[in-house]
Amino acid sequence: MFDLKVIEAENAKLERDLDKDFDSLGERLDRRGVDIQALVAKAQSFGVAVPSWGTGTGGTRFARFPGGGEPANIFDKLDDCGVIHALTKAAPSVSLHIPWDKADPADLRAKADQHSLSFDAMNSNTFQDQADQMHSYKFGSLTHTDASTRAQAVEHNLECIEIGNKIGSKALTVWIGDGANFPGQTHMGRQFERYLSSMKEIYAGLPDDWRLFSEHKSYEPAFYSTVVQDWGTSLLTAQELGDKAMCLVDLGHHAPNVNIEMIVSRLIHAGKLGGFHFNDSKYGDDDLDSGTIDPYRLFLVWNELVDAEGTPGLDLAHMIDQSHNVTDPIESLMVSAMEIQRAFVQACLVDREALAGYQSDNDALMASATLRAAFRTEVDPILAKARQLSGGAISPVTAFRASGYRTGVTERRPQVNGAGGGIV
Ligand SMILES: [Mn+2]
Repeated sequence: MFDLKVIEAENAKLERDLDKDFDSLGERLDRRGVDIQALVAKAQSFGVAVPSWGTGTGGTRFARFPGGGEPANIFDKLDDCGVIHALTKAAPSVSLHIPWDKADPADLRAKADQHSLSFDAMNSNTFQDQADQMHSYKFGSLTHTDASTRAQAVEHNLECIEIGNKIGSKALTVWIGDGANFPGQTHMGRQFERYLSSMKEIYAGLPDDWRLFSEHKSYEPAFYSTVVQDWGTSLLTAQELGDKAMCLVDLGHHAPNVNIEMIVSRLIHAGKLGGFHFNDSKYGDDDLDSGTIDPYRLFLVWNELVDAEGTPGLDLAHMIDQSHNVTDPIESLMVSAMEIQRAFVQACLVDREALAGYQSDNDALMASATLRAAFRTEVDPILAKARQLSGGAISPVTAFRASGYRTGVTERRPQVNGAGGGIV
């Protein structure tokens, strides 16, 4: 297993330089009237959930190229999530996907406790058929024209709640691939009514302290129309279901150039923003690593989230949702968690009083410059200091590589067959 001593040994090599960089940044921030220690505390308070499936190598519909030491089951995945959190101290929870991660709840809790992890939102899966499944989802799940197929999909979601309830989760995220590939294939109105009716049955099975997240996605796997294709449909759903129903925004689930930070703002206004899935993209739902393509957009999303801090009832679930096709998934998840944390800390640096003044004076140039001043602040020493103080690694990727963890699991875990495409 992962040897925590490596963190101490690797940190010892970097501490002196970090302290110098930290003091220098502290001095510069002080001149701007910003307390660096307060930002360190903010960074330490940050946490994003890791998707269990993200610990395996992802793929496209063309192929998947697994690496060594791929997790063979949910317990291996939780071990990998434990490493991610031990090194970054920024990923304290895991989001499970059922049935992929189905196991005895007591065993799941024991393994999570071993790594000081908790369980974030549960994810149901009705976008593919399982081996023992009676009715196929080829033509839909919660919106299928056949009542028995819909009932099976509802039942699966209720089972996700039941499992989640036993492991301390407090939310269910529902994303369906239902839609149509041809104009005329479905009656869009009646299909949406079937969706609402199925979601009402799931909603009725929620414990009092749970929330139901509806996640929209513009296209894929249905390429002509998707039932829950945009935030408007997601909002309609959440409003119709009730107080425990919220919208979940996935950064990648929009057409290129859509202003996602404005969607975030609108959903906060409606009191219906429940959670966020982080990733990045260049063309579509590319599931690339967070912050690698458009870090400014990530910052602008966080700017809205930080601006809304303290809004009554706002309690956001943050999760990474991306696919690692060419990198070590543990390294990608660590870097992504830190990039999301970076955007959060940068958003905390926005001079909101000055910004409000420029906005009311219609000083567009200075308002925009105020945002960019925060975005351009190099906050690496703050993030590294937060990790160091929390017992994590100053440089998580360096420490991970020095630990030999990947070599160890490659020897112990069975080699995974890469044949066949498909997102993991
Ligand atoms: Mn997602």
